[in-house]
Amino acid sequence: MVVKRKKVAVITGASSGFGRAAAVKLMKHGWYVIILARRLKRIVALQNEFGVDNCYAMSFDVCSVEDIKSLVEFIDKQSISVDLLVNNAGLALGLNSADKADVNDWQCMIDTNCTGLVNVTRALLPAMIAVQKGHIINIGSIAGTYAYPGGNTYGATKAFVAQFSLNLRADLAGSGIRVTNIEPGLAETEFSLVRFHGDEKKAKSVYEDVQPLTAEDVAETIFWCASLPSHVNVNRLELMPTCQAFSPLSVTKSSTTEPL
Ligand code: NDP
Ligand code: 8X3
Repeated sequence: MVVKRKKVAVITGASSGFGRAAAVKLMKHGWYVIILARRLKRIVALQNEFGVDNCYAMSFDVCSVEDIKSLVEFIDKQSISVDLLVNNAGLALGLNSADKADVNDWQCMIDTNCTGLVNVTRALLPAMIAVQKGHIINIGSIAGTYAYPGGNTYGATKAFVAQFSLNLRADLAGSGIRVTNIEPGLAETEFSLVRFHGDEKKAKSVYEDVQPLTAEDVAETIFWCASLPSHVNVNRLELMPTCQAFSPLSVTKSSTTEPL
């Protein structure tokens, strides 16, 4: 049962990584969190750990119109208003160049990172508008700004998230609703395991000999943005681990086909 005096957050993709860490952070600071993911066992374990006064676990696929409808019905039934929506569910699939990439992977990234995100937002926005308050935090990526080989469709979905966030700001001017796009760089979560279709060795090698961001680092930025006074809107927040930086642009000499 939702405890009425608590602030309410909805987090998609709360079974792992940033989403789970953000849910924990918010609950530890007195929020009530509706935790959503497809892997119900995991979020039910989180619910058991923190108790039903602090969270509610709901099986949820951002690509399912039915699940989105059920979420809205649940919120309506509880007569609560959502103070914070964290559109975090997302994934990268594959790191092949565009000519070798699997189009099914591309479609899944577009469905999840773009279509799912806009549909969840569209479903929860009217109730926020009605009470003239709320905060939507989207999880973008540095991949939406900086191109890298194999980033093709993944990076493009995150560029979409960045522009959608800015356009939401434009639509919501004067509504009291805040919109933030958080754009992390390399962070150790299940992200690479998913990207490499369950290849643990390949996933582990991404984080070897480096100090990546942690899920808790990103949760901290989510919490900070959400905790600022309501007149402060962080439009976008980009963070990287210190070990990550920018590469030079590649220039291919005519004597070779290899980029320098
Ligand atoms: P994880 O793989 O650890 O977590 C991803 C979460 O998204 C899981 O809880 C997963 O839950 C959920 N998810 C995936 N697809 C769906 C779906 N169709 N419906 C509902 N939930 C879904 O990765 P991260 O925590 O790293 O990723 C979180 C977000 O951060 C993503 O949007 C990612 O693109 C972004 N990001 C990640 C970075 C990184 O380096 N790790 C850097 C920058 C951005 P379940 O499978 O149970 O449904
Ligand atoms: C994830 C960060 O750089 O691996 O969005 O694409 S990166």
